[in-house]
Amino acid sequence: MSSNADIAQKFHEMANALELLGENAFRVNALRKVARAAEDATDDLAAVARSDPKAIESIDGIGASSARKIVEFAATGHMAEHEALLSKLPAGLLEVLRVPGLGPKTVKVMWEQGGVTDLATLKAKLASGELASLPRMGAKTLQNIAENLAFLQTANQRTRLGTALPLAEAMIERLAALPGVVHASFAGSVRRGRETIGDVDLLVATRHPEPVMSAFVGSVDVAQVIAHGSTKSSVRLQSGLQVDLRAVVPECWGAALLYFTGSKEHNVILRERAQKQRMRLNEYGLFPDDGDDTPPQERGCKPVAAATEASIYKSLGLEWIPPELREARGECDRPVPTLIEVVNIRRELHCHTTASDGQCTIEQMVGEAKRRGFDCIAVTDHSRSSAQANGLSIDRLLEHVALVRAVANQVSGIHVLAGSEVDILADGRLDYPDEVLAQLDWVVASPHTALRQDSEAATERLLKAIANPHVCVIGHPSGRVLGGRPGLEPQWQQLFDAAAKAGVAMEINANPLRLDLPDQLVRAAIAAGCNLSINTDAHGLDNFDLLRYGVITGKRGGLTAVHCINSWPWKQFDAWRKS
Ligand code: DGT
Ligand code: CA
Ligand code: CA
Ligand code: ZN
Repeated sequence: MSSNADIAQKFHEMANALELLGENAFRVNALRKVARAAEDATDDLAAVARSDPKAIESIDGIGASSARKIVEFAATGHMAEHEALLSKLPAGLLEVLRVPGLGPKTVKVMWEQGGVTDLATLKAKLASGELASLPRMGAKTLQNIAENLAFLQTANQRTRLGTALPLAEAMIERLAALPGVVHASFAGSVRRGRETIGDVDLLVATRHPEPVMSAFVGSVDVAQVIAHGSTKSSVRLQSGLQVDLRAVVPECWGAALLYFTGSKEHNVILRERAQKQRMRLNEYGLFPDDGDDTPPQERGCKPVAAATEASIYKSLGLEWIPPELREARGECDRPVPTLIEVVNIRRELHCHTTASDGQCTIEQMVGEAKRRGFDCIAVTDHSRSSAQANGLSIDRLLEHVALVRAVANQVSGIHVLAGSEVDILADGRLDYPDEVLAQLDWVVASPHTALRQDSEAATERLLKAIANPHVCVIGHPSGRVLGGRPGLEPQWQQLFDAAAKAGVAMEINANPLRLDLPDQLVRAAIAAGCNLSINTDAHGLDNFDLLRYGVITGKRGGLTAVHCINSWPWKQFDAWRKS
């Protein structure tokens, strides 16, 4: 955590504590303002505080007494007032505020009148029905709280792929560079590309594992060594993420990689398949089954296959199965599809500029798309209801469209579509009237608000958007945020059937915070005959790099280039768009 995030958290916690203690709103707001100033600061505030304490006070939003706290924190690592305030509350009470939808006012009542002191007591009291006697705690509200609590508890133990994959890649790069390392790869759920990761599993092939293990547990970002053996070690990083490393001999590489990539359930299917063919599969290889219970590798048995994954699958009568499909969802019972790859993506069809909440101009976004070899980019700024995202009024939209078309005329070698990411309002109406939408080249329709409505309302809402003839794509259809909010839960089958019929594509939003649609829904959408659209929803140039997370999610859903509108030849795409 950078010191700014740390400082912001301390001030947010003080503000929360004051609210829970019923102190005056003015002080609470002042503290929140400091927290936001710390979040937004580009310099490292602790470093500034140490070199020039006066400079902190001159930052917008930070008053004299808050500045003193930051200076104190920079010097000592503590904030006396923070500690004093927190000591007035039960130790787990602030955690309760992390339940989506629970604010300080509700939690205060639950604490003072309901005896809730932490997540465990909240859970127990929800189960026993005790909280129903509190003011404004109807059955519906309580049920929502219980669902959100369950969601928080499953969501928070796992790390998003967007955090874990770059980390795993960096660690593999370091391990691969060590002397004597023949192969190095990540395995486990990271290699399978799951949207969240429990722990990171790394694998190396080497004849001299000890120095590799020592280097691994001695890495700079290691906070705790959980285990340090000669072929197996485990560490916890400063971020809290656990990383396991195994070392095997190069002859076993394929078998070990297969075993530690999983999933556990996929491995079970492979082992059963091996047994039926009178063979035994383990992390050392695929061996003939001679009825002897002693593990074959300990008896010097020669494996049928072990060095590569492909040789093992082949000996089992299977094609090599991409890791993204290894989830025991029937992947061994059907031909392996040619899954979509990043290189197949030819265009970005959902992005934002400074006209709404993006960080770059139209020219910059178009230039970046061109630099990346795309044949087209659709500029889709937010619509008028998205006030927090600086959504465009009709007048501003029409001006913006003219600007986008002007850029389109200036720049050669890439098609630029003037579009909009138009809000799907809670009742399914779109945020611009049809005659305005008719003037656009491209319309992404997305839900942004009312994401807690019931399934029936959500289904009607999205069906209505799909039925609009101007809509090309439904953007991040559920509106979920991984580890944040569950999003809409409509009758997906009904929606996919309607979208397939109407020729509306479903988005896989590649932002690792969203991955929306998720893998299983991608599979269902394809089965219903829908086309998918993988977009980064770029708000800046770096965001184009998020594409791979969308592609991984597509692969997990069995997506091929055939069902992805971003991969079609331009003529096919353009004809589809106009139809
Ligand atoms: P995660 O870490 O929860 O996101 O999921 P995975 O799939 O990475 O699971 P993990 O880290 O427990 O184990 C890594 C791989 O090791 C797993 O995918 C399959 C393999 N494996 C083989 N046998 C076993 C076993 O008996 N238990 C577990 N947990 N994993 C096994
Ligand atoms: Ca794992
Ligand atoms: Ca593991
Ligand atoms: Zn959006």
